[in-house]
Amino acid sequence: MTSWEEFYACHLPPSDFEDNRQLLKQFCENHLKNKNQNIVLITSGGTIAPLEHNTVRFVDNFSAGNRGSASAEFFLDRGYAVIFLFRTKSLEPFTRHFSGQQFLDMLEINDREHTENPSINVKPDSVDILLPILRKYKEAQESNRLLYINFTSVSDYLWLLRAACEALASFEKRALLFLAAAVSDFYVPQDDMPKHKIQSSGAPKISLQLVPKILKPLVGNWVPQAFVVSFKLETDDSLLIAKSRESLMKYNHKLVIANILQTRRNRVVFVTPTSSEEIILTKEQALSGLEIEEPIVCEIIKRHEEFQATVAQ
Ligand code: PAZ
Repeated sequence: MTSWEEFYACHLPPSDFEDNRQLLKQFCENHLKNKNQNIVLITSGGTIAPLEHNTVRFVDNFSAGNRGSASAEFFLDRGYAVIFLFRTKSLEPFTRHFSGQQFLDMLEINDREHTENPSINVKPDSVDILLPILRKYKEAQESNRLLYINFTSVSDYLWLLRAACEALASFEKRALLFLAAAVSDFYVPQDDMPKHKIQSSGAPKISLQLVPKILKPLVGNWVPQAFVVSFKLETDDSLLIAKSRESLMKYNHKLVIANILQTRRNRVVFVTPTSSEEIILTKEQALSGLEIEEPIVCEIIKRHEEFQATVAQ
């Protein structure tokens, strides 16, 4: 058995796995009928590696889910069907625009004349903000082009990722994988984990193991014809391009988008085996409300279309 096969053999699927597998299957079957429909699987947010079966403590991976949720909106704008595989409580498309109490502040209660039957209105000065987002959200819902599936632990993520790939395989080159989730590299195997909360009577000895590299079977076996884009996050700029190339060599996928933790909102590098091209968001562009995910998605779609044309020849 390979290390990833062993991982699946030793880790049970999440309790709602079968429901999610059916949702993925139905969503894909619906869109498969339309021969011009492209589809993207977006992974977003960080996975956790639990330290206990009854999990009180866990090792988390950094990611707010901004990259994935913003990109989902831009893929929808460009006509893609979107499977949004995201960490529970991380940012989601559309609602990401309203954090904290912002959304409630846009509403007012109208009970002056109708104390018996009060209603809620959007404040006039908030309509311009809410309306375009609501329109796009409704359009995505009505055309059934957005499926939300959520995960928390790295094991849940790996089960759902494989199920999503199985559902996507028939799309062949029409499928795009946009793997922006920050996936744990280390974890405590289920057999080595205590059942109950670790007691604080002494310093615990926690031994982490390597999570199997899932890009290998994903690219090689599960969706071999899809256009696979992975993300590489580093904190040391001097490693960024070399690590991205190493990943391309190992897994043989199409593109790595490299970014540095502190500058990820305004600079990314598109790395292929033979090229590296930056996308930079200027201060003026950021101030005007442009998000870097818009040019990122635009460039990926261009490359996906070129890839589809090449394979079709
Ligand atoms: O979710 P976010 O917008 O805060 O950050 C996005 C990101 C840095 C997690 C993503 O761009 C990325 O690099 N994902 C891959 C992480 C990794 O190398 O494990």
